[in-house]
Amino acid sequence: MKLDSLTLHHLRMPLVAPFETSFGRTTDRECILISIQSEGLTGYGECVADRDPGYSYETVGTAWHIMKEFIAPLLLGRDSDEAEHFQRRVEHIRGHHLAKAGVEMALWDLRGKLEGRPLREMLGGIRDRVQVGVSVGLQTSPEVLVKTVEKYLAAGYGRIKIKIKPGRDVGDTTAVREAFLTIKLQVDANSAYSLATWESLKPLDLLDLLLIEQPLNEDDIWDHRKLQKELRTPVCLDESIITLRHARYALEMEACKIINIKAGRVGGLSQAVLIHDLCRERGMPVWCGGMLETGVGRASNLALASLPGFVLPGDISASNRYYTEDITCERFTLNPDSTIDVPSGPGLGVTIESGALKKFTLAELRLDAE
Ligand code: OSB
Ligand code: MG
Repeated sequence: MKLDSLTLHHLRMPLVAPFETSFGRTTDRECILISIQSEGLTGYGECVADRDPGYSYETVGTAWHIMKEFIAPLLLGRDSDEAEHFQRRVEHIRGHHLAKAGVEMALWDLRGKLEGRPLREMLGGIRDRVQVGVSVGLQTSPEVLVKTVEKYLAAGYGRIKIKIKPGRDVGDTTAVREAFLTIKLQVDANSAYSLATWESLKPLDLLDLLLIEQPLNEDDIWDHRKLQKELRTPVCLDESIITLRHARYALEMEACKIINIKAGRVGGLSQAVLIHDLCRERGMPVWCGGMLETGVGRASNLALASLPGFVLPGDISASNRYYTEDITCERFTLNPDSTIDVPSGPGLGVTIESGALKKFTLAELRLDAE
């Protein structure tokens, strides 16, 4: 599989509703769509870096730079069929996992199309539909939050995650728990606390939560261990798990009881599968996180979440929870049992709606093999 060209599309897509976390508020999501061409076929990947370095140090700007200057030259005009080859090829580029993962996804899609195999099969998935939930951003008040959650429950979501931050934690979560006594509920702090401030979270331990996601900083695996010792509620790590090694550290330190896997954060689907395998072997439950993906990244998340170790509902909601208009012809819908079907077509199993792609593209760069 010789790569003829690689094209970057900087996208900006309006969200159906603003999404607010402890690190900021998004009304229009930005990302980079990568397309690669080989043997007359096109593979697509989504780089989930955002406009701002809030969730990760990477941004659309840094990812564009890394892909254009460092990753594309390693691939163009050369054979590159296996994800493992790709990882070895980009090994000397330190960090920049979101950039690497976006390109790796395009390679998986292309290879799946060449071989006529769906991504879920290539990754070792065992399900054709996966359990999903919805991630609800910070709202203007606990009352508005309860109304928003009610709307998602009515739409059929069987698991709710709410975002918290200092001053908007116990009150918000208690309001939701009191309004809906038996729902599956979890919270995500996106690193907003430290060992000095975490005690304000103690009352959450009485609210029967599935998990508390990433209360402390990205590089605080050791402090998460201390926190987990103080809480009955499982701590779940998101931002902290950026490589297979970090997953092992968390396991060995008993820093958490659950891991959220995002292919972007760990540098690609191949790395996500390795982390899944390790967690499965050691009895650590995992679930698939989300980054407000377009239909391209959503298809990838669904395929990943079909692996056997993904035993908790993923942050993979229906397309209409995010976008009125998406860049894929396919739209993902919620089944009555709070599942979404995993695409079964070759590769990611989605097709690009070129009109929508054009409409949401702010900048485009095509790089050709010499
Ligand atoms: O921490 O899980 C997170 C979105 C952007 C950045 C970080 C996170 C999120 C979400 C949204 O929670 C999950 C989704 O895509 O629905
Ligand atoms: Mg998170």
